[in-house]
Amino acid sequence: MNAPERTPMSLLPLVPLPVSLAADGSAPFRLDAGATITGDADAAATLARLLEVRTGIAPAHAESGAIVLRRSPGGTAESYRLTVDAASVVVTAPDAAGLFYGVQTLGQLVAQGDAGFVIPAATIQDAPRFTYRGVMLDVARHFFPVETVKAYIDRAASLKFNALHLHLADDQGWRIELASRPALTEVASGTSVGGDPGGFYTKADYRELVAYAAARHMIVVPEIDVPGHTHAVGLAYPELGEAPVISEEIRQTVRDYGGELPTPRTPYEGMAVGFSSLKIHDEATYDFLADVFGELAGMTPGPYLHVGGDEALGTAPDDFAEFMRRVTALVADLGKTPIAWHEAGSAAGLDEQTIGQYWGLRTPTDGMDEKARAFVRNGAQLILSPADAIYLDMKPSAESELGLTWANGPTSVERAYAWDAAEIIEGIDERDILGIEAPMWSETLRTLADLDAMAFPRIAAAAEAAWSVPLGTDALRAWESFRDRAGALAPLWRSMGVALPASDEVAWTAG
Ligand code: TNX
Repeated sequence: MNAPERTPMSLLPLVPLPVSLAADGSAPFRLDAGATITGDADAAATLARLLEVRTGIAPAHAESGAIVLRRSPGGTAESYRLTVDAASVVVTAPDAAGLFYGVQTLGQLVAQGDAGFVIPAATIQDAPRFTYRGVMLDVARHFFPVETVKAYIDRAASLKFNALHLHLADDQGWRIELASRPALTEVASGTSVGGDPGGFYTKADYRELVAYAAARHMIVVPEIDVPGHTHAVGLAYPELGEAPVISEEIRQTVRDYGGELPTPRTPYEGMAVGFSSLKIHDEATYDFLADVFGELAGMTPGPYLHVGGDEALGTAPDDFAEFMRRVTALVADLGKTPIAWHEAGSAAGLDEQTIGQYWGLRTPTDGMDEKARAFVRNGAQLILSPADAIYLDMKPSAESELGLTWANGPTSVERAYAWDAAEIIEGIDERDILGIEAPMWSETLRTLADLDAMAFPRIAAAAEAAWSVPLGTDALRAWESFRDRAGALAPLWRSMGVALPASDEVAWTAG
């Protein structure tokens, strides 16, 4: 007797892994040209677009249909339920975000059968582990046009990320137009690392990105990194910047990667960090911050403004503390929640709502865990970005031309996957963690193809860390399963235009 044709549950290509998943191998739903979608109009439009990209079939929205997308009370924020059988596909969710995530899961289930596209019979119940699930894009070291950022939003949203952190300014360039401080983009936006051209987002561009992200249930978290990483500010407003502090480390970076040492009033095109600072004891600095964060707050519907605070290596600890205290208070007074890199945890008197973003290693070094714990002692939470796991700018292999290695790189897909949020910092558990974020620094990255080559499939490992149950608590929440599930998503990702990199670790399904 032949075994019934079925998709084993463990092979359903779902990333991030849903909370519960049952597939009995009964007959699948056949997606044909006559299929129609009924229910929530936004979710229906999202699903029709997704199916058209994946299969060429764009089901119409109709009064009744075999595919049902419906809001219904019950369940936690962003959760959804999905049932598929031969006759129907039903997604229900208590909110619009949940419906959107149910639709993304549906998109991952679509498979090419012998006689056209099918959706395997399944029952799924799902909800996120963490409320903040972020990706970061550094648009300062290299500038990425609006279309590239939109493509990155599409990739992230399909993996159920809900925050896009934009690193909008650094030593190498200022990337956001502000009416209060026009010189920033007029004078300091034209350059990038390595002499590449720069660029900036107009206020209309930024609005467009915020709206594009919102339509995919993502907030934008703008970062203006201060007091360090501000050489570009000094080009536009020389009176606000200290002279560069040139350490031996900076000389070494210049020897390793080329370029010039930073010089005041000259655009900086190298890759060194930690030499620049705003003047801490000059009220003009705080007038500048009030203008910049005030205008950004008005342009940003999301609840967070990121104030940076990392690698202020030339700034004395007391000065750094005073500065971080003032800038976080300023952001809080604007009605926004500040986020700062973990270094700011050393500053006494930080606004107590300030979220810390930990970017140390999976096993903390140099007291970075202690700085991170300080945010929690203040009563706030942490975002975790362990650099030797989910810094997507680390080389994926020793041969990669793209990427850096400082965080114990190269970083394999397995290493990006096999860690758990609650295990990183001693004394920090589930309730202290707001979420997970995977940063993409762009010193070596210039194009969307570069971003894809670095992100895939490690971005999917970060998504699973952010959304799914803790590592090892479900038989499928394990490296071997993830490897197979991610590999089987290749047809969907390719249909979205992702340029998947060759991988020794993950076998990409053809198609
Ligand atoms: C460290 S992570 C930085 C960035 C670099 C990145 C490169 C962090 C808060 N600071 O300035 O771009 O490493 O991986």
